[in-house]
Amino acid sequence: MQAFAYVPIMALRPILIHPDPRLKKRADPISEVTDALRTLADDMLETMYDAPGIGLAAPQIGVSKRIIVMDCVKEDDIPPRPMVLLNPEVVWTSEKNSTYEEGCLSIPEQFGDVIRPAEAEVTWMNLDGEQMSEKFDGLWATCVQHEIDHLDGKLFIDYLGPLKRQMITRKMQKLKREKARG
Ligand code: K1U
Ligand code: ZN
Repeated sequence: MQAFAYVPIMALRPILIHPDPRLKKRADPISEVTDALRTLADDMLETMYDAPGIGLAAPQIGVSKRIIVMDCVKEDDIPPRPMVLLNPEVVWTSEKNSTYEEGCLSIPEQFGDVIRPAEAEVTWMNLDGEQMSEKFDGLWATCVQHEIDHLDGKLFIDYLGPLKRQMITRKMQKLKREKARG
């Protein structure tokens, strides 16, 4: 009998648009690394790069699991750094804050200033089941906190004032109506 090598077939997954109840739910922890989880991670990275984005959390593709991917390398002369974080947790944050005009693939073309800790130490499990830890700063710190918020059902617009949040939500409802009409 002929043996076939396992070749992962990656797939783009549709990204949910706010408002959607699946984006407001706390995601479930991951208990074991399976081939299905590796495929999910590959799909998430492909979907993130295709969007394009610098991060993506599983709830954004309708999967209620605590997995995020990110790659905040923007420079052409630096190699990409695709990261997959399972059960990520912020274990320390700096007192110093930084403000970044954030966007979100689930809230297309809308931006708002969000103040977050400038540095964050995060622990997580990698796809080999190893426990990892890293202190992030700059855009990486902003992005990892934004993505972990997604796992807790929180969006960057939750940090904005009620009027701006409502205006963005109404724009997204209109966008979804137009998309549904085709
Ligand atoms: O989680 C997401 O929706 C992805 C989001 C991550 C993020 C952006 C900005 C601040 C914090 C977290 C995005 O990737 S939005 C797209 C984006 O920022 C970008 C796209 C292409 C090049 C550079 C940035
Ligand atoms: Zn987002």
